[in-house]
Amino acid sequence: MISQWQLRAAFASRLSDMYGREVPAYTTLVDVSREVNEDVLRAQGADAERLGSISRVTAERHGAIRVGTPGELRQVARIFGALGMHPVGFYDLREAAASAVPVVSTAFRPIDGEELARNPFRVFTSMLTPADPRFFDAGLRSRLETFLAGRELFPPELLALADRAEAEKELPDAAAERFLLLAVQAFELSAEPIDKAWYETLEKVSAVAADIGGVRSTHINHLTPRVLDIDELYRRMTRRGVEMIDAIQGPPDWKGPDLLLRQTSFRALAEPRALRTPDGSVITGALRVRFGEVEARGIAVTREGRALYDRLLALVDQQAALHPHGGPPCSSEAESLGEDRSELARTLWAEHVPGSERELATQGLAYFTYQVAPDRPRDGSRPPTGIGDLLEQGWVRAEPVVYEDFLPRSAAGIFQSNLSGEGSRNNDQEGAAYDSEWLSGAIDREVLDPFALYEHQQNRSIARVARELGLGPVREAHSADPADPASSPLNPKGAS
Ligand code: OOG
Ligand code: NI
Repeated sequence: MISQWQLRAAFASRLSDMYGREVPAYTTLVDVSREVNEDVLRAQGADAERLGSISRVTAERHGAIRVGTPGELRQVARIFGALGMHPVGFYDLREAAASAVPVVSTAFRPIDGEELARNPFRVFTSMLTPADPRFFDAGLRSRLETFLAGRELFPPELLALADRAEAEKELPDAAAERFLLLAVQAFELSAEPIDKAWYETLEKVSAVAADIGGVRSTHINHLTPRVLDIDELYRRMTRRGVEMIDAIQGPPDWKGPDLLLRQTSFRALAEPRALRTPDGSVITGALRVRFGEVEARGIAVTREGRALYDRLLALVDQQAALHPHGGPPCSSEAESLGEDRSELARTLWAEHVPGSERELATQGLAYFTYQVAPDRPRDGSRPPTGIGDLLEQGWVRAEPVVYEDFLPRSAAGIFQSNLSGEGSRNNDQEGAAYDSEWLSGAIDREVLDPFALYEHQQNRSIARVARELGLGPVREAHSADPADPASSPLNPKGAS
């Protein structure tokens, strides 16, 4: 019998082999990531594994796929459900991107700590929004919906095996083999000729729309390894002659703890694709849609931590707009702009973000799990009742919780930096409304709130600590009252 996590690990690894054959530059990225990780491990020892064991990090990938309809997304949810992956988070890329990215997204991933440790494979999954009149007029919308309704991305046999794996939480060997084969196949780049005129019609609106709705199949868009030092990776890839996008998305390179997620990518590669011209002949064209991405993961932040991150992002935007191109003359304007922005971000972060895990914990800005410290006071004194004090006085230890999700602004940046044209967007129109609830209804599964998952994990550990220290019921950690910045979310009574 093959269990769900074994299916997930096998799927991730076979997808990686397949993608490496399709996009050889991905293999280079994986190799360089592994080298960087080995070097960091050598230099930092156990500290390098503070946010995940080296075996987890080495195997860790996220994929990105794009589908056209709620029905297709529902099928994707069944396939990932078989692998123990659940929809977490709602991302509206239409709002986060300046150019035309007409999709809304979620991420499928394991949610349980043990499952994440076994294999954290996650897939950022986007769905096209043909109903949004800012991108598609009534005529194009109806052509697009008809086209999408007429295609089949996943064979019924694959879906039946997926349902069985989800219900039984495992598959017999032969069925598992068949499931994996069909699942990987479903995400291969198809050789079927693309209707050139239709593809180009959509491309005028958005390259993303063409990639999704211009073809009769889906494919993996990128597969992203995790690296422990993304700045070093960026330098090494550049030295190898791989042209990277001009910036690392997300938090800056700074002195404090790694937070959230930092990502960068190399530009989409031109891949030969069969195109059918209006006269019926098939030619070989080149399409640039698939790229390579790499990421470094940091600590998950609370709602307050996230609000701070978003405020700083807005501040960087504001100040960067005030001083466009303030830096020294540079070979490439884009590079220099990227440099200015990160310098600015570094300065603002040093000013506003606490520089230690301890402060992040006591100020309720990031998530941790707590354990009773083996070397806690043994002088007969009573432990304090707030997590902040327990930590300060050496009763408990805090382990950071890794950020397992994505950032809408970074995702939009990754999408955009790889589009050749801006596309078109009519902002006079009212956008079609989608939200997490809508998505849950559409795929018939609850789209989970990432904050609630991290909070639950943290609270469970606090409850355990309370039990072990005989503290009785400790009030569960929860978000601080935003009206009262003095109250710590970990210690609402404010013992300080
Ligand atoms: C998804 C882009 C977003 C990420 O890591 O933020 C993404 C896509 O290009 O389909 O993958
Ligand atoms: Ni990605």
